[in-house]
Amino acid sequence: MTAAEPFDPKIECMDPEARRELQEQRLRGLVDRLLGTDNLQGARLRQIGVTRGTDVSLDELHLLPTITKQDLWDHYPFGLQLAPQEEIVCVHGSSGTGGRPTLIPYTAGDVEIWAEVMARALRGAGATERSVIHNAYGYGLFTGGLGVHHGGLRLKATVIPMSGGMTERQVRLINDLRPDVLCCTPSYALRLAEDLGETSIQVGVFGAEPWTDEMRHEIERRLGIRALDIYGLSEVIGPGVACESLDSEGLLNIAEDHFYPETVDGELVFTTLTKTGLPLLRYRTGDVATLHEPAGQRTLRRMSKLKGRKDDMLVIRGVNVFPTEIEAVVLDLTSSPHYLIVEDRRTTTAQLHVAVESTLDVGELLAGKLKERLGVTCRVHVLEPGKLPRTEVGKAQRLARWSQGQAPVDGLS
Ligand code: DLL
Repeated sequence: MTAAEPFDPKIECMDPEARRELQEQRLRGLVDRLLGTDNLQGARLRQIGVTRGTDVSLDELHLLPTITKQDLWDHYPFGLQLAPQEEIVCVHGSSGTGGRPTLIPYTAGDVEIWAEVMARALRGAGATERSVIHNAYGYGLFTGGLGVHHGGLRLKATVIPMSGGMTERQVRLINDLRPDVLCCTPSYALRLAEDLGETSIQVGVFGAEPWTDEMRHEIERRLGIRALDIYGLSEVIGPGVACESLDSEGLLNIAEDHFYPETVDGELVFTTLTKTGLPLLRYRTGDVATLHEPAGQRTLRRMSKLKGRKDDMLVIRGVNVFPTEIEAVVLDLTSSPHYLIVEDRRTTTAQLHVAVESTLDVGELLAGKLKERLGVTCRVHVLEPGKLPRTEVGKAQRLARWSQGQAPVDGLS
């Protein structure tokens, strides 16, 4: 498989000028809808003198107010909801940092949009009506499971709604039902790879947590598949905001007819042009990535793989380090995908520990490479294979903070 026809060529291959007109028209509609209420986003627009949609343009979008996760928390649970309650058909969200949930209400129209962008993502990965999609993203409030589910139904493929965990049963069904598409987090794909032999799977659509190209190659090698990246967040819709296709050269096609992207100081900012339950104007995602021009059959703008989240960036003696940069070095040298970064904050000068699994004595070599590539001294701990925790459900924890007491994993000192 090298290229897949778009699911909706009229939209995905649209003339970019015409798309920009459509986006601007949708932006103005959104601004009108926000102004029609007295909630936070409408009030902030009025404060800067915007009185109707035609006051704004895409060229001047950067002048409009942004909105953050803190705003969602401050108006928890549904203070920013725009549609009337009778139009809300479901709620999704994430448990989020510090256990504070972010809840997002969806209208039937929002679920339609979600199914559409997810169908595009799956189609771009080569899935068809004949595909069997093994969906091991968690079903529930988390958007992974039901997002893939809606998209798979829209595509008229066969979805196996496995959800996360119970690895033995997953392996059994993969062997019995012979899916061609696997959807789950990249860390769970690695967990499955430990128990799966040769399989029918041809392509994986992996996301919800940061992973590097080095990790991609390791997954591809272990499972004998193509591994594609899918990005999204509950606030914007869930998975399907952007996704790689077989021919997108490592970049993710953004569903920008629905989710208009910008970057502000490296941070991705999205405007939901068409959502009605809880639309967001210039939502600051906290995610760090770059935007790229279209190329190939799809004319959508693209984004890079995520470098990480702003709040995951480690500052070690003045040097900024993203956990993904450490992952890249670890995999380059050891091809050991199981690792844990520990930020040791027990003393005033923070220190980084990197725990990896290997049967070889690679500690010194790895410390040297990390110092060379990142400019930071790390204490490397080589543990026996199997000693680091595996992720069976939810998102992988690659970074632990150690402020007092026992080390987050045995074998650190
Ligand atoms: O993780 C939606 C999703 C489900 C995406 C399944 C892809 C696949 P939340 O739980 O709200 O939604 O978490 C969103 O996860 O802001 C990123 O920091 C991170 N994230 C999502 N996809 C990726 C990715 C879902 N492909 C947060 N690479 C986002 C890196 C990702 N990080």
